[in-house]
Amino acid sequence: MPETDTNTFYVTTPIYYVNDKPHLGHVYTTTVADVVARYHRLKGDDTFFLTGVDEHAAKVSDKAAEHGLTPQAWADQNAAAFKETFDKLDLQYDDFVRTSSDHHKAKVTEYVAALLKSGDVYEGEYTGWYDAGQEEYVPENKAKDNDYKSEVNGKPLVKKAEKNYFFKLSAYRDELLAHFEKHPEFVQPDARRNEIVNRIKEAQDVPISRTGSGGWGIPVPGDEEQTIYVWIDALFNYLTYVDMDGRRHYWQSGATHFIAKDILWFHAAIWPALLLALRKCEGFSDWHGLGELALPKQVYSHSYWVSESGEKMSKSLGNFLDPAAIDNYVAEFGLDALRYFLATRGPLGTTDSAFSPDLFIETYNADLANTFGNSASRVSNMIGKYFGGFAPDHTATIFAEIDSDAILDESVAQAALVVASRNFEKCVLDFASHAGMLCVSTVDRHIEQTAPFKLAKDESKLPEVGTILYNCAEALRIASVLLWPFIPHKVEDFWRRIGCGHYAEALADHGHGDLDAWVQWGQLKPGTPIEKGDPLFPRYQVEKK
Ligand code: ME8
Repeated sequence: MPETDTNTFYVTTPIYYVNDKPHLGHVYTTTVADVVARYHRLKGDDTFFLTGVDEHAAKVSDKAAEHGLTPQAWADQNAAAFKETFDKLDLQYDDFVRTSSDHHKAKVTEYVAALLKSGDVYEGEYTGWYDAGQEEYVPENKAKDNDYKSEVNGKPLVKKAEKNYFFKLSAYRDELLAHFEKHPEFVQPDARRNEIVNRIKEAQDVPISRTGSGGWGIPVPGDEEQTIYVWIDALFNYLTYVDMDGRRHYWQSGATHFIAKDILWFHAAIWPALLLALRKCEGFSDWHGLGELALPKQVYSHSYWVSESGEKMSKSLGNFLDPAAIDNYVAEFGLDALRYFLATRGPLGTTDSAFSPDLFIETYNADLANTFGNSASRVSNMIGKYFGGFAPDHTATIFAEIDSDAILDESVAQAALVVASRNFEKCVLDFASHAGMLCVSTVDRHIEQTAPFKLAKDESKLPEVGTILYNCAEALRIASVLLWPFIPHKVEDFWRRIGCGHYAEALADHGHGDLDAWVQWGQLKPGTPIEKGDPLFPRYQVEKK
């Protein structure tokens, strides 16, 4: 159990279908979750970050058959590809879900058995539409609105008539609506809440099992002919992987689920309703002595990466950046550049983002090469030139007239911390990055207005130059701490150059930082060696056609 004065933070990504290899969409959500998880570790929170794969889909067994493999062998291959991609990108998840794992299967069986016993799951028959690409049952009115085609990939819906077990979603309408009323932040961004609330008002019971899955899936307890519907199996992952000793407090502290908008209904309506139903079952009203089974704290539903022509990027449309293309970006610009671009220019809000190579280069050059990288080189070069590479003293008065937006002191650090924290907490990552970047641009303005390179020509002014450069280095140190969740590897290089390698050590291997202490002004000790080193982010030259 965590110490009582430690905050707990639990963050998840969707678990991804293993019918194919990973692509940029999967990397995107996992990167966003990684940035947010790193912020919480930096802050000292007891953090748990879960990602993984969703295996029991019909499209997985269909794809396996096409390749002459068993579903498990195909799932194993692709699960390994997901892991490899995430590991290569240094996405530091704490565990990786496999829905075919014994633990997950046993727990899902336990939950469904409890729901069957409570009467919230009953036997019935489903006749209606199914979107095979999304593995989703589609209500008649929604099917009709989309001309009986998939809303996501445009393929025709399939007519289904099968025996199923149903979950009494309709019985939870009022409780769900009350939860939305009481927790307006439950679904983010705000603009997505209404569509869900309106749909909940008319929610019907939903099938939670399938027939004819060829044995690929978790059997319904007591009815071996049926397997648990892949979506129900999948949603439970968020609970099964923390339903073990030492992890249950993460669930009780409230999960933050990052997902894309196409799967919001499952996460914002079906998932909390299943939990409300489970809560009423024996053993869940006081769950392992931790009290009533909690509901997630937040479901954050982002928009899509689209191609430059505006189409959703997806596996089925075959227009996605695949692992090889992702490797190329990393080889050319570095891991941190990709993370930074995805997290700050991605579709986290309500509008889709086009993945444009030009915008990628523009962002890289503007924010990373010309702002953070350039400022770090400038300051360390001057410290090298005028102070032999040691952080100068900072007791002399600065006589230059400085505009209020170019002053470097404690107030800059405090303001940056407030802006960064507020936006990290709300998962508004572009604004969170601005806090660190604004600190860096203040350094640039400070240099322009105080002109230390001119003052240094007069030896008697060296103490003043020392104060100027000390303040610049200190502001850069603080900016780097705030930027660490986005560009951890380059920031760690920078820390080693300015005598702060211990920050990197504290944060290594899912370790914790001390954000509040590290952004206090004045911690850089005069006399600390300041290394120049290679440019952190070399400017990318665009070849002229
Ligand atoms: O839906 N832009 O798995 P999935 C941004 N197994 N993000 C995208 C994207 C795009 N164009 N395309 C995909 C499933 N994603 C289920 C989830 S969870 C209990 C079960 C990301 O392989 C985004 O996070 O289709 C989206 O929600 C997820 O990949 C869908 O992955």
